[in-house]
Amino acid sequence: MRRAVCPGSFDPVHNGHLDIVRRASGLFDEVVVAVGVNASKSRLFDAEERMEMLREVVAPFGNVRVACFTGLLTDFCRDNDVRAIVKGLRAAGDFEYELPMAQMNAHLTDVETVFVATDPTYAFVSSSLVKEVAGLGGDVAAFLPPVVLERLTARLAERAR
Ligand code: COD
Repeated sequence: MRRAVCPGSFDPVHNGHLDIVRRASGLFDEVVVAVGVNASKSRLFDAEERMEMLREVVAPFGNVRVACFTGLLTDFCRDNDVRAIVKGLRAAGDFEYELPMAQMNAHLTDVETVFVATDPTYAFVSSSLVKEVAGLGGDVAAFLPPVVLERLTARLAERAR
């Protein structure tokens, strides 16, 4: 079985992520969307919440499951028999950031990184920008699945109280 991982923080998942997951699901037998848990980073949504949202939005893809990991991504790949890491590339800056990680990951274990060019519709979308714009009252509905938009709106309202 050809199994790939789409790793990320997914705080929260947006349509750019989802487009990469959808395309990866067409290339591999199984795709694991893996939420990286880093206790030293503060997040708007905890790991369980991020996984819940992901499970809802990947449900239509029959061969995608959701997991989380701590520590090295390559350890997760080894433990889960994952042979490929799929990453989306938005622009040259992403490539400069991602290339050394891909090379280090290949050094650490026998795993390939596959870069998928983002759909231009989502090239400027990131979780941090979506949170910032939504927090300041901007409309981010075009970039989020409805269930995520609802939870983001509710979380920002809680935080504003
Ligand atoms: N369009 C297309 N793809 C996108 C878009 C977009 N608009 N936005 C993001 N993506 C893709 C990118 O490929 C990105 O890598 C991925 O989605 C996830 O994005 P984020 O922002 O949710 O997640 P990151 O970049 O914060 O996740 C970083 C990891 C958790 C993957 C990374 O830090 C990691 O592998 N950590 C584990 C520790 C480790 O192994 N360290 C050693 C590395 S060599």
